[in-house]
Amino acid sequence: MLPEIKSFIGCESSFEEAAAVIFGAPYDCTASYRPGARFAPSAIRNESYGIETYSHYQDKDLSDISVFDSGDIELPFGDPVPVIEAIRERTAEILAADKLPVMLGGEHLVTLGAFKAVCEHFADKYGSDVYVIQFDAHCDLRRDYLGQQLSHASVMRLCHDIAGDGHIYQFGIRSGERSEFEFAKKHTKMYPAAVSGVSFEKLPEAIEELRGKNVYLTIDTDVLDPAFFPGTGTPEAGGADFGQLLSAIIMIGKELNIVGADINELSPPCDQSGASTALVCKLTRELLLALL
Ligand SMILES: [Mn+2]
Repeated sequence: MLPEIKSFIGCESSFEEAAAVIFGAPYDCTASYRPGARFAPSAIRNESYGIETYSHYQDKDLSDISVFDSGDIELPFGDPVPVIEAIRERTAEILAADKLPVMLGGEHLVTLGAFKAVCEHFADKYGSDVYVIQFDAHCDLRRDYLGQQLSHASVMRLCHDIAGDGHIYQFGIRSGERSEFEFAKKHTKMYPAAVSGVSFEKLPEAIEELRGKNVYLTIDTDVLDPAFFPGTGTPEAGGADFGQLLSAIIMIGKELNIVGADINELSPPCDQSGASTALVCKLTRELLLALL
């Protein structure tokens, strides 16, 4: 007999053998509307047993790749400073072992800790820049939110502080203050949603620009339309459908050098049917298969 230790389905490799390491960052203390993302990593693991390990889209199985699930980081509640530091440390440990870190949030602020680690790792080791591809409904470019600089609503602004101008590619954006869209015009590459909806038709152009570079991929699942994905803290109408996001992620995984990735903002308490959690399980499988 063995004790029950739940990992994401098909991610039973040892740390030593793994090419990628997933971990949960169960934090949602800066959520401004509906909290609950702290429950996402464990819900994703539990519900992952409802999906197959095989993807016919990519003709790959999770058993063809080696992924280690290192569980959730133990995070303090409230103050985001030690939380970001704990996430940075876990990510740095994975990178130091030459493995790909894949984080399950948590609210979007968790990205800052992982992105810091990735930038430090590549600056120290190779002296090179890291770029970001962000899928999101929201700009996340505020300087602060209600006086709080470390916020899910300012996470991409904080990443911009580290990465610099022209290093953040934003897709699916359809919500923010006027000043955030003005900031984006000068400092990021933003591909906002049209009145008719989200399209990722400019993604191949972005991929050409980013080819051969180190790219961090952050997927805020509220990029999806609430019709397909109601289980999130800040739903925003006019979003992408699952097929659009999946095609984009498979293309990115195939074409680009992804050095770290995360999926964030699922909120299980907002997911009464369980369909949004099931969607994230499938997205996680497809992301891992596309990256490895
Ligand atoms: Mn976001």
